[in-house]
Amino acid sequence: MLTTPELVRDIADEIREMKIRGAGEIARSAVQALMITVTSSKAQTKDDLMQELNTTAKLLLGTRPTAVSLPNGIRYVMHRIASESPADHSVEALRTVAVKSAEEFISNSRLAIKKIGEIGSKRIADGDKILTHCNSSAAIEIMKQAWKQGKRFDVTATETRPRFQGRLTARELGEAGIPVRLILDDAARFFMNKIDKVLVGADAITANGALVNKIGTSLIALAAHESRSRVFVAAETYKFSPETMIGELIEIEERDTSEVIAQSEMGRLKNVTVRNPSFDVTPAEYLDLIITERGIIPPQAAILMIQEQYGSIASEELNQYHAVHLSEQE
Ligand code: RUB
Repeated sequence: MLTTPELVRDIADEIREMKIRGAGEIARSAVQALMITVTSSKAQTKDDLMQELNTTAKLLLGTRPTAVSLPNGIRYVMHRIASESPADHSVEALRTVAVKSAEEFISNSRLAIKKIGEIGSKRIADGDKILTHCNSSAAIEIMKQAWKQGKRFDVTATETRPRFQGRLTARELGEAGIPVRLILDDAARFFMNKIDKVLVGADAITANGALVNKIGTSLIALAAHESRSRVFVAAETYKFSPETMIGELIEIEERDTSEVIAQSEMGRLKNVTVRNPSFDVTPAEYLDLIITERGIIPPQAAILMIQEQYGSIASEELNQYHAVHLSEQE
């Protein structure tokens, strides 16, 4: 009887409850969970170990559906196990490959954020007025590096209802010495005509260059478009969705309505339903550029980035992986 290690279940719960959040951190934690599965496994055969890894993968894939960094992180490890651990290798060899590739993903992902900071900070100018939404480690890294380089600018941070991730952003930037103005989400258009650059992170980039990010991002991008303010997206390459290349849509997570209104208050309302989508989609034409660790690209080049990264993965394998994802959602 296979049991999932308690630590792995804790990670899955923390992702679901948003104690672990932000697409990059979600991916790193998921990959960490694969590593824990491997290191704590008592499996004597490769089949048993693979079964344990698949169980962990399914558990994690069922936590939050929108951030494609999560399936991409898992795919990174599973793909390397498949390609670097041939049938005649021992279970120990499989363990070594799994741990090595998990460590590699985690450290590459941290390096990617630093690199995005380096590249993106060149696009921040002295005197800029920047607006950011939600709490993106990649976007924050750009601002922090630009500040360290001596550029002086200020940041308007939306509070990001209903979970107020904007307060985290305001605190982190403020602690780095950057002047921050915290505003209501609804005030974004009010301030937009004074904003030079909107800078946000990504949960997913689709094959047609659309951005999936925290709910409200698309309204902000629309207001920016109207004011001719630039919209920059900071996204590691593992935020690009290969599934969208084979026709899939990104699933938008809908969270509990209690995040919007208390159940007790809801009970007093007649004929009212509540919706709480956690992310939205901003089409490519509202984005100026995407800053990745491999350079800056126009959103329309997203397909090339996906082909370059996943071209080597046969679509058969992509489909198989998707099947795992789907069976978990059923
Ligand atoms: C977080 C969010 C962030 C992206 C990018 O949403 O929308 O903008 O995940 O973050 P949530 P990062 O709080 O619901 O997870 O750059 O840190 O990966």
